[in-house]
Amino acid sequence: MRDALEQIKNTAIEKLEACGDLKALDELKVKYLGKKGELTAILKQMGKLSPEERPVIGQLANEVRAKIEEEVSRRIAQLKEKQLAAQLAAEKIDVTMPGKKFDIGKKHPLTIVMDEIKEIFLGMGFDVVSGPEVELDYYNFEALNLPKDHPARDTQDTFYITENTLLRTQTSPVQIRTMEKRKPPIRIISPGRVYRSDALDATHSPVFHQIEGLVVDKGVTMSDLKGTLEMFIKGLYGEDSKIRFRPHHFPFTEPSAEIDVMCFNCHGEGCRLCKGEGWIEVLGAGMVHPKVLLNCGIDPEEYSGFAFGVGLERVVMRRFGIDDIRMFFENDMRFLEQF
Ligand code: 2NL
Repeated sequence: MRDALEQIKNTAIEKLEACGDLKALDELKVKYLGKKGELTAILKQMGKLSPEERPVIGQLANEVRAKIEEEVSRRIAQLKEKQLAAQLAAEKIDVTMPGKKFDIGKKHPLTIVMDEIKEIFLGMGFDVVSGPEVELDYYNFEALNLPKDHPARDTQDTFYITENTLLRTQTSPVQIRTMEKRKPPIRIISPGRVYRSDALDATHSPVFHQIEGLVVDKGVTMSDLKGTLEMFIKGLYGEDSKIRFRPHHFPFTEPSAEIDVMCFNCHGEGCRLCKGEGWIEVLGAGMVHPKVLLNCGIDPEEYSGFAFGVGLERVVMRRFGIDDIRMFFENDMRFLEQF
């Protein structure tokens, strides 16, 4: 038995030394030390021994068990260490490597200028309001004093969805809705997408952006309109900008005007940018028609107001020297990256 125990010890140590991975090591541990293991099998034969031999062999068996256990723990620790070292080597990070380059999005040129315009009006105490792009005929036309036979209502210009619903052709319906809901004083701008059934070419798009403004209060006059638009244009084109009003007609304002800004390229001399005019048309505006106020439940005897509208695309095209409106909507990265 003594020999058998010695042999178990020696082969166990040999095998543990040769064993290369943790799972196999665990199997060896069971093979030698487990309940059905080789050492237990030997110990079961202890009964056959003489009483003198029993404690000696018993002690030897315990020593063998202790030795194998010690060897198993040592190898487990060793293998774990080796495994960790291998993992660390594999996961080593080279902090001197150049970082990954991320493509960061940029503001669309329309958004750049739209944000600027919003900021100018926020600074003058205006609220920014928005509303639906699919509108009722009533809010887009009727409430704005556009008679049924007005050419702007022609199906050529308007995308009708049903007889009573359409894609808004201007953002005025947002302002009508605001006047219905709020009592004066009202000071708002309504920026947003608008739709016209135009053929697409370098200067026309069936979808474009407009910013409309509306002020309603007691004693609002044309000079308030002039002062507000002058602040706006100076904010947008610089302190030395000059504007002029030309008489015009809109069904929803009376009196109405178109507003030109002195060409910032030639300062009124006339050049290619202003087509020799010296002035560039930027805005339509006027005093809100009394009928429009009445339609919204506002008494035109007590209150007056002014309104204006700007097309965003034209402003942005001149700002950045863009000669084709389609560029805005094609999402060509080579174009978008330039802003
Ligand atoms: C343009 C310029 C304009 C308005 C929009 C407006 C809105 C309400 C009442 C009265 Cl709720 N007017 N908006 C006024 C004048 C001009 O837009 O060229 N439009 C065709």
